[in-house]
Amino acid sequence: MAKERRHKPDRIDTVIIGIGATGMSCARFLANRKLPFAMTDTREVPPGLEEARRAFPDITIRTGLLDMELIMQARQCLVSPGISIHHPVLVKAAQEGIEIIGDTELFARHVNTPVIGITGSNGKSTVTTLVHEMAKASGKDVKAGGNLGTPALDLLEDPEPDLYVLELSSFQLETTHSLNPIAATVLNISEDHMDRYSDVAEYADAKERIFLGDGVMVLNGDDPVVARMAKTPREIIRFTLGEPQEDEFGLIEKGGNRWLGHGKRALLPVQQMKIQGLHNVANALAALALGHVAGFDEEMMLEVLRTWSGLPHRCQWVAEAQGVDWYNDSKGTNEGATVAAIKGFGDRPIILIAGGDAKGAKFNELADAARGRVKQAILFGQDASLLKQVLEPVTKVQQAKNLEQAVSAADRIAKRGDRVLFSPACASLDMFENYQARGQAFIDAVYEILRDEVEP
Ligand code: UMA
Ligand code: ADP
Repeated sequence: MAKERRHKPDRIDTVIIGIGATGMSCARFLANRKLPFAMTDTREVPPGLEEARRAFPDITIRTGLLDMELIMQARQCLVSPGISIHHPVLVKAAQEGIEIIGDTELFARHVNTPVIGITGSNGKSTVTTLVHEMAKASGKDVKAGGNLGTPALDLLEDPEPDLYVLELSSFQLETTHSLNPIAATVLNISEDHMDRYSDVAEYADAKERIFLGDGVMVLNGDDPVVARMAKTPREIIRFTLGEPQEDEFGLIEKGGNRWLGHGKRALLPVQQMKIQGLHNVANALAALALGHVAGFDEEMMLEVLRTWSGLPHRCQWVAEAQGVDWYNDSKGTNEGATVAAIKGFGDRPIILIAGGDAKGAKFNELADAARGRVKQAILFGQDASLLKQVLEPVTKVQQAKNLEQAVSAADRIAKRGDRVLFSPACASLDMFENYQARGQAFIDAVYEILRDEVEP
C-alpha cells in the first residue's frame, strides 16, 4: 500500500531513472519548463552521461546504482523503459508514495493532438512507419516515434502536428496510465522479454494497456491472445489473413489472385505490395485499418503499399551470388520474428544463422517452423547451445564462434537455389551495441566473403 506523501516544492521534484535516449528526452522536457530534476542510472557510464553533464551542469547525477537517497527526495520518478519497475529501489519508492511513471505518460499528459498507438511482439516498427508514410501521403502533418527511435517527448512541438504515431513497447506501456489513442493496435503476441516478465500473460497484460481510453481498437482476429482483448462497448475493427467480415480488413480471392480487402471491397492485389511475406500482409492490413480510422486517403494508402520497400534489417535482401540469396533479418530479435521470416520465405531451402541473447525464451515454436524448411542452422552467441538443443532434432546444426565465422560456414554449405537467412531470434546485446550494428556486421561479412562475386 503506497503511503500518502507530502513533497517539499523546493526539493528535486523528479528523478529521471536511466540516462539513455529516453532519460535525456525527459531531461530536455523538464529543463525547458524549468522544473527541477536529478538523474540516476545503474550503469557507471550511461550513453547520455557526457551530454547530461554538459547540458545540465547544475543538476545532481548519480551513476553506478539507482541512488535511493536521491530518489527518496522526489515527488515522482520518470523511469526509462530499460529499467524494470520491479527493481527493488523502485518498488521501495512506490511504497513510499513516490509516483512511478514513464516518458509516454508524461507525453500523454501534455499532448493535445490525436495519437495512433501501435504495439505487438513483432511488426511494430514496420506498421508504425507504414502508418507514418500513409499519413504523410494523405497530406497530414505527422510525427512518428516512441520505441521506433525518437522518444515520444522529443516529438512534442508547438504548434502541434495533426497527428502522432507512436510505437510503444510493453516496457513503455507499463508506466503509462492516461494515454487515449484515437486508434490503437496490438499486432500479435508471442513470447518475448521473458527476462522481464514472469510469464507471457504478464507480458500481454502490459501490451493490452495500449487500449487505455476510449479509442477504436484494431485487433488481430487471427491471434487468440489479442482477440481476447476486445472490450465492449468499444468500437473494434479486426484484421485477418482470412476472408474479412463486413468492416474487417482481410484477404479476398478475385480473378485467381489474393487481394487486400475491406469488407467485400477488393483494394489491392497482394502481389503489388512491395514488402513481401505473409507477416507483411498482416502488417499492411493493420496499417490500412488504423489509417481508415484516422481518415487517411485510401488511394494514397494503397500507393504507399505499392512503393514502400520496408525498413532495413527486416528480411532485407543483401546480395545474390552463385544462385544463393543472402538476407539480413537482424531485427528478428525473438522467436516469433524468426518463425515469420522462415515461413515467409516460401519453398527454397534455408540456411539459418541465429543466436545471441535469448532473453529467457524457450523456443517452443522454432523447431516446428524449421522442420522441412531449414536445411542447416549455424548458431553463435551467448545462447547458441539452447538453440542447438531445440533445433538438433529437426535439422543439421553447427556452432560458430562469431558472426563472421557463421557467414563463412554458410558460404561453404550454400548451394544454388538456397537462401541464407540471418534471423537471430535473440537480442544482440551479448556481442553488439544494438541490432543495427549486428545487421551491418552481417552485411559487411557477406560482402567481404563474396567480394569477388557481387557489387556492394
Ligand atoms: N539500463 C541499465 N540501467 C539503467 C537504465 C538502463 O542497465 O539505469 C540498460 C537497459 O537494461 C537497456 C539499456 O540500458 O539494456 C537501454 O535502456 P534505456 O531505458 O536507457 O533505453 P533508451 O536508450 O532510452 O531506449 C529506449 C528503448 N530501449 C529499451 O526499451 C531497452 C528504445 O527501444 C527506444 O527506441 C527508445 O527508448 C526511445 O523510445 C529499443 C529497444 O530495444 C529499440 N526496445 C525493446 C524492443 O524493441 O524489443 C523494448
Ligand atoms: P518490431 O518493431 O515489433 O520489432 P519490426 O517491424 O521491426 O517489428 O520487425 C521485426 C521482425 O519481426 C522482422 O524482421 C520480421 O522478421 C518480423 N515481423 C515483422 N512483422 C511481423 C508480424 N506481423 N508477425 C510476425 N513477425 C513479424
